[in-house]
Amino acid sequence: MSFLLGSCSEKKNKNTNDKESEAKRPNIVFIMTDDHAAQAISAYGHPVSQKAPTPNIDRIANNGAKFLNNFCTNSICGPSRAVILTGKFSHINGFRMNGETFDGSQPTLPKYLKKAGYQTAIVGKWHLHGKPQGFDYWNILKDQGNYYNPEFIHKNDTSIVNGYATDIITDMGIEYLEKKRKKDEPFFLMVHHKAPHRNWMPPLRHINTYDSITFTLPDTYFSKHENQVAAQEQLQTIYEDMYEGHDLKMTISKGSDSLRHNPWKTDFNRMSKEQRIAWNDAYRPKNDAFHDANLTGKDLAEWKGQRYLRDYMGTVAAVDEGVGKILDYLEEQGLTENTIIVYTTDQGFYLGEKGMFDKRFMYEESLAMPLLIQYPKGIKKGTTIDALTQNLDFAPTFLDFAGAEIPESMQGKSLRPLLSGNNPDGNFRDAVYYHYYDFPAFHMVKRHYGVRTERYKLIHFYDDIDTWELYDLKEDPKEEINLYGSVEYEEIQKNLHEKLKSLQKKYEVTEEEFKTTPKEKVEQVYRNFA
Ligand code: SGN
Ligand code: CA
Repeated sequence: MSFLLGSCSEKKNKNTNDKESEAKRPNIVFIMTDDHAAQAISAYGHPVSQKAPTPNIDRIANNGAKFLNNFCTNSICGPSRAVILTGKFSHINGFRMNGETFDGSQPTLPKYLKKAGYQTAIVGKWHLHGKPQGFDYWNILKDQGNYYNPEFIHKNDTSIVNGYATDIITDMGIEYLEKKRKKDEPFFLMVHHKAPHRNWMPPLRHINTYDSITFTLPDTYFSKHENQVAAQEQLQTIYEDMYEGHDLKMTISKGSDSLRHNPWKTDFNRMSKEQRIAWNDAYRPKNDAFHDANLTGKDLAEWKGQRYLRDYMGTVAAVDEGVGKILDYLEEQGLTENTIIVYTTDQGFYLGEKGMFDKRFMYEESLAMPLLIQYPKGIKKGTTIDALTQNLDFAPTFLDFAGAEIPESMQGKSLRPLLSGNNPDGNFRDAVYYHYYDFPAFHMVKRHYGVRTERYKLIHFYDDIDTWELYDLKEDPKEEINLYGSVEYEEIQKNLHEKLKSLQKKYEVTEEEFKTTPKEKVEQVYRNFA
């Protein structure tokens, strides 16, 4: 399949404010992390982040806008990135699950921006396989990337860069701004971190930062997932599915530095001797204390939750410092006024809600994507936006601010009217559509699709099961009571089914999208993970 950049006949709407576009076009710095839960950003106010604040990321929220209901269309890395680049759902851009290869020949945001006179660059995680197209400059992590001494791909070279991934990527972003761009043209820079992705290895300077903190574990931590078959059959429960060595850095016995189950040795083996010594020296006392405590049952499960959160927040601390460095650099250079700065992540994540880590589900924690945007010229400080928005909207938004045409083929909407306080009818979108495909695969979250309105959510899990779930988010924000089939919600259920059908029609979802996997294959994959 090959695509051409949208022709003039494809134009959807002229940018919202022609006059402004005649003025100096804004630069765009798009900072995206991997798996950063809103619960772990203090601007969003959740209990976890209050004990491990993110003051620099919060600067963006304070200087501009915080989105309260921003959602992904498919909660998994590569697919979310493909949606951001194309402004199209997975079934249209063709990248439905990790492991597929993104068709880079299709029209994308950087290609449109280039056409509009922007310089385009990306540093850090790419994870779409194949090489980035549409970027004047790129330097990307190989595959998922590693925290320590990661490999980067630049042009035809793959080489190890010594150091800590988050710091390296931040510095590459600043180096681009400082040395690699022409100073007289607007730029679009994507800074994509690996952190805080699994296996949550903090930098040495943050290896003990949260040791004395006891985080509040969610009250759904020991959920039994009543009437939620897909949640019962997933394999991403912290205290059942995390690898004790690789993920939780637990050792085999007191005094030993040998890790328990650690199937991917490369994350630790790639550390230098000095790094490994410092790492072991820091973890040994904590692991020894664990061995002394002799924990079992619920106590052990809670200990694992604390270890997970401390490491996760340690990786976030480095991201926050990196964001601060980029914000400071832009300020020092006098670029803040005319630069749109975005902070987001590729999807939401579980920090122990329902007992889980990872993402994938259409439940709130993994569906929600944090989104903060500052742009002094166009966004009032301290704006909060509760409209239903999606990663689908990012590409149209940037094109709109850049004064470029938004192609008709893009399925999202520009967020600019919301950001400029100019959304006259107040009804930006009444429902969002979601579709997750990556089954049978890691963590065994079933295929599902659904619709979320401001108050309700309807989900259909399919493939080796066929179950529906319905939630009233106002009455049950933690999604514990599956109301599907309840008489009281009959009318609401009917309306949601209709809404779902109409969205599938609007977004051109065909029968092709509901394929199922042969039963034997599903059983085989379950056996592999057992
Ligand atoms: C890896 C992780 C999984 C994770 C996927 C997808 N395991 O396989 O836990 O769900 O990536 O993540 S790891 O131990 O190898 O890190 S994604 O962000 O790339 O979609
Ligand atoms: Ca991710």
